[in-house]
Amino acid sequence: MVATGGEVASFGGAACQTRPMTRVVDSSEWNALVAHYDEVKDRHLREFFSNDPQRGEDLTATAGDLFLDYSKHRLTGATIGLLADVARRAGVEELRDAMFRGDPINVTEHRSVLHIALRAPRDAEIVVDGVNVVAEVHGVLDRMAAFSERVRSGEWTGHTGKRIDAIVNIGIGGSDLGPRMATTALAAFSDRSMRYRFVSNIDGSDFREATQDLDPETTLFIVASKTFTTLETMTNAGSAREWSLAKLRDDAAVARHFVAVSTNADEVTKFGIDPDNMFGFWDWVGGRYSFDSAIGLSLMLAIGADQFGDMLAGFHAMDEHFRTAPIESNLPMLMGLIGVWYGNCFGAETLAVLPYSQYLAHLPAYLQQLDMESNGKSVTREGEPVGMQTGPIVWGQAGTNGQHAYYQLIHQGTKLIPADFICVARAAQPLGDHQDLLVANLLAQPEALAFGKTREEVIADGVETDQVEARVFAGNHPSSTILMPELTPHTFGQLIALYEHKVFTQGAIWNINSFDQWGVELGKQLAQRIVPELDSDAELTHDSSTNALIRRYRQLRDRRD
Ligand code: G6Q
Repeated sequence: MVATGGEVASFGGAACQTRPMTRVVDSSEWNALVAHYDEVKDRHLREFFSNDPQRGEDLTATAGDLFLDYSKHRLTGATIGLLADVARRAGVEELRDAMFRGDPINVTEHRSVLHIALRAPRDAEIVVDGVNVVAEVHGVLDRMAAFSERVRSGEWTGHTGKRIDAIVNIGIGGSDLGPRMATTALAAFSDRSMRYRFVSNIDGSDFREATQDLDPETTLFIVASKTFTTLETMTNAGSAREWSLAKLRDDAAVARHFVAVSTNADEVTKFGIDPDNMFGFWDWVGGRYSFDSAIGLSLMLAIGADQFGDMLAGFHAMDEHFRTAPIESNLPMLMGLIGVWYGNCFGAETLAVLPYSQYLAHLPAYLQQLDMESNGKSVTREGEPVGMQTGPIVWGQAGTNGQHAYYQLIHQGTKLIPADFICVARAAQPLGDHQDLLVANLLAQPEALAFGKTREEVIADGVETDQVEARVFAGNHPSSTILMPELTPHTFGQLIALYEHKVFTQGAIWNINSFDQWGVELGKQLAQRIVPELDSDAELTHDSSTNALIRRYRQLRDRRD
């Protein structure tokens, strides 16, 4: 059934409750927001701040260890109220509660969405199809902890009895970006006697470069693949087995040097991995939401089970905040709503994520997948055109590097680019005055973006008349600042859950399914038709461009100059 206006639509199967409407854009709450937008769209942040000296204190919110300053956004307290009304009308809270209950809110795959169960405390209970999934989660965590401890202590050795000193995670997409990002983020907490490598690309140079200084006798591969059929991962895993056996020369060595993380026990066994060394997860964990499951085994090997547990507790703390805090002070909801404000009212198309922490260097790439794969959708949960812009293009890199590159376009280009600045107050690696210099840069950027530099200020600097315009900064460029005391497993878990639930909030407002990924599935099939054509003289039946490129590729590949 497709509902319009105030009708009632089912959103997750028979067990689910109902949501008020399918397209919030058709609601009176949305109309009120748009009318308000017309009033505030041309106002400048300079004006907002000079009218209200308290603004920098008031437009803030806290959850656990995370502090959010959203005062440098082109909005007022009234805007937040109107956005919260939109969220209520869209049924964001109801959908959130349905997720926490385990209702099958992934409607196109008929699945629950329960990454929140991955960090639920041991005594919690979430029942899906008669099974308490929290007990299963802790069963796997216990097995991961025991295995990690054996490897870290040196009790688990390679086939020739040597201690493992290199962990190589083979996976792609959700089975790579999360553990890769997290292992870098928490490197200060890792066992430095081992090296951690990640191989994802089917480009053979990825595998070659990751292993060129490793010894098969002391290398442990984790083949991380939910389906265990993904072309890139299975190809890399096959090459890894050959690389290992070329030196170890005994098939039995596979059991000591390969473990698997998957939901597909049959394929894991076929590959030759001992099922005892397989760590499972469930179809209710989406790949991009999975690094706190067994997909994070490489991270647990790096930081140990206790610190992995601290991270899970951080995730859970943010889950509880998201589940219980009122919309107006709910950090993930606020961030989601502010994103809707820019995307759907101002027409902004991107979000820059700018962590001022080298440890968070991979965070933008990770969030790119989390957000763009979740909310890159154009039909509602009922299959209707969504009727408004959905997820943003997410991009960025660790500061201060970007300041010497693309910030120019944010400051003086023609596009509106909302940005998230992420600040870690205490350095994990104190070094002279580096930390204060880092944070001074972080604080200066949102200020300059918001307030700019007027003609008068430029002239007062003594700039020659014909040089003035190029030196004017219009300002009014919005940003959030997220401040955390330090980067620990616990605060890191909070930060990631914050973004997970921000993405959820936006998907709920647009009434799209944030938990399928048919575009990724398409990518997994497309190449299959072309692979055999590259190797043969078979007649090519693609468009003329693709046919010509295939012929040209064959010639270049086979040419021996
Ligand atoms: C994540 C996506 C996608 C997936 C990879 C790897 O949400 O579904 O990035 O994680 O395609 O899939 P496998 O884990 O099945 O190899």
